[in-house]
Amino acid sequence: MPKREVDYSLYLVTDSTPAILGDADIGEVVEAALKGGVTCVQYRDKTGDTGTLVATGRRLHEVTRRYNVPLLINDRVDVALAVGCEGVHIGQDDLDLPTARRILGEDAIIGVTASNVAEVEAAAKGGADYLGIGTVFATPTKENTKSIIGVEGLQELLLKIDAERWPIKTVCIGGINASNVSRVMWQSNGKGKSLDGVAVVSAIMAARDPEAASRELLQLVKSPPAFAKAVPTPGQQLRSPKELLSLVPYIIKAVDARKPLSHNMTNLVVQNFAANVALCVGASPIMANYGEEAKDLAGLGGALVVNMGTVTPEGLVNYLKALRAYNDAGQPVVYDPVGAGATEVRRLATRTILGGGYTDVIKGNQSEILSCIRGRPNVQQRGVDSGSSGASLKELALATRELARLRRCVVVMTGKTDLVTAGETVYAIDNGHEYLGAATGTGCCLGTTISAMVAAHPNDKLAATVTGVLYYGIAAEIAAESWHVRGPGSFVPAFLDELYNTRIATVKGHEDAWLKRA
Ligand code: 3NM
Ligand code: MG
Repeated sequence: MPKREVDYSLYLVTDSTPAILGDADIGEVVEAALKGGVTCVQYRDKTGDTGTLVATGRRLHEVTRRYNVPLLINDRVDVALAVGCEGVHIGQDDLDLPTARRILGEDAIIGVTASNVAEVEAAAKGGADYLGIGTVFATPTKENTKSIIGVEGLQELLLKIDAERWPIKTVCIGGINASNVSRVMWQSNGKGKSLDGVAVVSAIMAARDPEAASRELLQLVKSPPAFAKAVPTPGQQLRSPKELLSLVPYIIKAVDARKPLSHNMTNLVVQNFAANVALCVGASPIMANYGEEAKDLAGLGGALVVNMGTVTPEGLVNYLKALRAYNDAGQPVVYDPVGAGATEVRRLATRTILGGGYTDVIKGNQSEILSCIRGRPNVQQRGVDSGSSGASLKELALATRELARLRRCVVVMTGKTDLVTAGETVYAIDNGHEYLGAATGTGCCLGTTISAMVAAHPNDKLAATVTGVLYYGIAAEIAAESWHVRGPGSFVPAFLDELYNTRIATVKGHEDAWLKRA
């Protein structure tokens, strides 16, 4: 097969160690994987003698040829020549790309491992046929990896590849398995170069039934994940503010009519307040921090709020379980990276959560949103109160949009002006009141409000999120102006009243009274 036509969708990397292969025969495992649909095979054995490598390589090549799938050898150009297979895969510490190309010739397939921009560029310019980008997730299969880049690191590297100038293929590697493969593929196919496939070791080599495992993985590589069915479309993202505004009463009424579940995994400080806010906006709250409950709750058609305001190691495990349950059910998740810029623990927790699943909406203040963008210089945050980073509104809008594009989700950056975008138009909302910043939990409860809106109106999460932000800000303004409100203390109950009253007035058709305040 001409090398341009090679399919990289499901790339098997072998492993001969007992921990992975067990007492199975490598040739039989590879053949089973080929039957299951593996599209490319790399023979990787870091310890075997040259004689064994050549003998096993020849055996494997005999098998792969029958399935018309290329066989590549890890590291060893000499072994590839001896076997007469289709090419090699080289790491950054192996024989250099120009030399390997000179030895093997133009028709050979040469793949290169890359984990940063410089390596990606050098390999692409140097004429590599494909890149193995990793390490995506931490994996016991290869412990001394240079760095764990996560899905966002992978996306960042793909954005750097000019697909027209460099016709290079890409696969990612590291911890890819049936639970994450369709999400990784989908999240890596936004703006920029698309991922052509995934490379796996243990998900096939250590599987009890390598054929079934390969078949399942290949199917998952090719099918979008459950949550992808309702991401904001390009058309939705280009609507005028007026068009969005016209949907606001409709979405508030939808929450009232459907009373969606708002499942909050939130911090100790705001649990009671968040439950009240959920009730006032018309949702049905449940405050459930135990991850094992999430599967059942995700089946009830609501939305999840992951608020890491008082994160603990155990809490983090629970968030991840819940995130996966909602992702699998295709139900929305709102992520509130509270204090993401404050401590190293929270920066890591942010990476873990964003790497562990898909979040439909990310809501945070300036430093929290900036902290969610990998590779940005750290923005030091003190408490969890919203701080100003000193950036201009335009810079903030660009950062908000960058995160929305990287994550393929809706992002809300709160501040004096709230910014909402799904990656195209950035909507700026100037409603709200300074008392919101003087009472605790008001930021967190915006996440709860948004969860109610996206749960009730899941096919238009952008309009639902804009609705949540507007509704919240306007209710705060009306509450702050009440004759009996004298400061943040009396503001809080008045605010709950206004969230409730605004909904009831909207349901009765009196939306004009507050819509004109937007
Ligand atoms: N290379 P599994 S990670 C062989 O990051 C290899 O370059 C990596 O194994 C890299 O699919 C890795 O079992 C092991 O997680 C991947
Ligand atoms: Mg190597």
